[in-house]
Amino acid sequence: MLPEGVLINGLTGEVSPGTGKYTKRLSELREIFQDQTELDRLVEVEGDPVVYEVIEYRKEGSDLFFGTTTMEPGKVSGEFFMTRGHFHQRRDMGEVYYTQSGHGVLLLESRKGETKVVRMDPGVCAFIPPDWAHRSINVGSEKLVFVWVCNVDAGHDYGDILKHGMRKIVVDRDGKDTIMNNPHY
Ligand code: PAN
Ligand code: ZN
Repeated sequence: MLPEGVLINGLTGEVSPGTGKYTKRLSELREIFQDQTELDRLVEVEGDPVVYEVIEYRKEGSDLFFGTTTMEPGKVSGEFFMTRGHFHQRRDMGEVYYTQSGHGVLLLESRKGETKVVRMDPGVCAFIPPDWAHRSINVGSEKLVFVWVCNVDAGHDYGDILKHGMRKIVVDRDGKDTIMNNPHY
């Protein structure tokens, strides 16, 4: 294993060289939005838009890996585009999110049910403690690009968030991003 400099484009999320990527489209994120009828309509009329793309840089045998998440701007009935959100499988492993461009909200929830919000603005490096669920939400009108750094063993546990959602939702109220209680929690 040799050291390497990896070029990250803070406006597009491109990682050179990247070692893997995936894309999430609206139709794959149905369960996480409040208004699924409107989501189905958007998928139909807008041709299933991309909500986010994840590109990673990973080297076999390393304890750390990193990458970018690039989120498109958009809303479903006023609820901003967001990631699935997850706890890590390893409860002793946190993460770092370093925002490069755009504007977002990082919604965090501890196992005990405490909620925290960290604004994702360029230059903000968010510390995600171990065992706090995290979901990023693009509240701006441009792409939200952030770099994440994590332990390769952390793993993703999507189950709880998929089942109950998170306690808070982030919606556009009169042109302002607003944190509200999730009526379905
Ligand atoms: C990030 C996230 C990425 C996509 O790399 O996995 O932003 O979000 P979801 O995985 O919730 O869909 C991370 O937190 N990794 O641990
Ligand atoms: Zn994570």
